[in-house]
Amino acid sequence: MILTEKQQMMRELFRKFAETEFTDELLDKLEETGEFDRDIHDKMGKQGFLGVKIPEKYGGQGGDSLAYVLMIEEFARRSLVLSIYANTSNSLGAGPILFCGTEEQKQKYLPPIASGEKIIVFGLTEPGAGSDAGGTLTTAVDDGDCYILNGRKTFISGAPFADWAIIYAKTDPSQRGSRGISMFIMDMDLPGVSLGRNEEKMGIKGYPTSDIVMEDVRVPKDCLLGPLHRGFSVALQTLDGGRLGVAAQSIGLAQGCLDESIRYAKERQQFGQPISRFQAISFMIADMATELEAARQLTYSTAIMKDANTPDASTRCSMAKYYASEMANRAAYNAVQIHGGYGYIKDYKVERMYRDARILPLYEGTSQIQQLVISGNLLR
Ligand code: COS
Repeated sequence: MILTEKQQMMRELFRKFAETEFTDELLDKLEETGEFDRDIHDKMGKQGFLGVKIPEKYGGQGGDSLAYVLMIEEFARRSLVLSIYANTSNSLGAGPILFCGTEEQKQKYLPPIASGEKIIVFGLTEPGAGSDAGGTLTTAVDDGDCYILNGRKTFISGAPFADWAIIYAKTDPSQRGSRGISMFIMDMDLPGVSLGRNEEKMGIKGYPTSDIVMEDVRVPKDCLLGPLHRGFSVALQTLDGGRLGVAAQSIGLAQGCLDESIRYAKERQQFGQPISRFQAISFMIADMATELEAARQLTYSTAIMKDANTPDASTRCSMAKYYASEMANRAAYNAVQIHGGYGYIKDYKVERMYRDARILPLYEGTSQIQQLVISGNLLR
């Protein structure tokens, strides 16, 4: 696929921002402290990146899914964790509000999300409802002017510093499985909301993750998002877009691995010549580049099909996520292998990329869940 001139310019803009702003010092600081960096987040907001996919009338840039993919790819090429900063607002955060929010809700929530003034997170997963996301145990009970929420959401990226969370809760226990679930926009400052501990993660350090605990939280009725008892299909619809975003992160990270591998292979001398001259190394690089390009084309075309709402768009989002995230892990493995012992040392970027890559086939649905979605749609 050949990008238009406008798309190439956008790519250039995203790349330049990442290369200029995602400095080695910042990346090291994120690794060392594990803390959220509000400054870089706010800079992304000022540039309009946090609302790339949010319509202009709600303060965003009104970009399409391909523009969003190009941004996430370029950010992840330099830093996976910083691509997450720009991802949540555009994807899992704003998605459900865009899909089924009332006009009032869109006007209230979307502009501050797009500007970065407010941060919203996605609360679906629970300790006992991971892959089986429809098995949610959190409850929301109608109490006149509000719903009373009780439960625990787990592994919620961004929870420690979020202003709002989209919470999925069972509103009709008589309905079985994933039915009878509703969505709420919960203010994180409400009485009864608390956080679990900050999780110590293998990678993507610098974007804290914790549980959200809800004990008799009174959420006003106007915070119900979308139709009562019918929230789960909106979660899956939102995750389609999220999975496309993870595919974009995967190709960005893999490109970073390839860049580092080519540079190192040309520099590193063994047996009296650069290791790039050995087929054992050069063939690994050929494989990385070929698989990466296949994943990139799948991801770009999926972005276009998603916007065109083709019947197979959802299947393709799962395919892109599945293939690209597994490919990124092979790329990270090969990058460390090409670096040899140095690849195992923190001074080299591929050490971090290798750890970061491991999240890609896990979050927003494991590879096995993607296989389930793809095969389920084909064999229905
Ligand atoms: N878009 C819109 N609606 C969808 C949809 C999609 N892509 N996929 C399914 N639906 C609808 C179905 O039509 C069904 O609607 P009805 O209740 O009206 O029949 C409803 O959503 C439930 O679908 P389904 O029966 O397929 O749900 P299951 O409970 O069987 O779950 C899996 C299916 C396992 C695929 C789903 O739970 C899943 O994706 N799990 C992984 C969750 C995940 O990614 N977690 C990551 C954490 S969030 S960062």
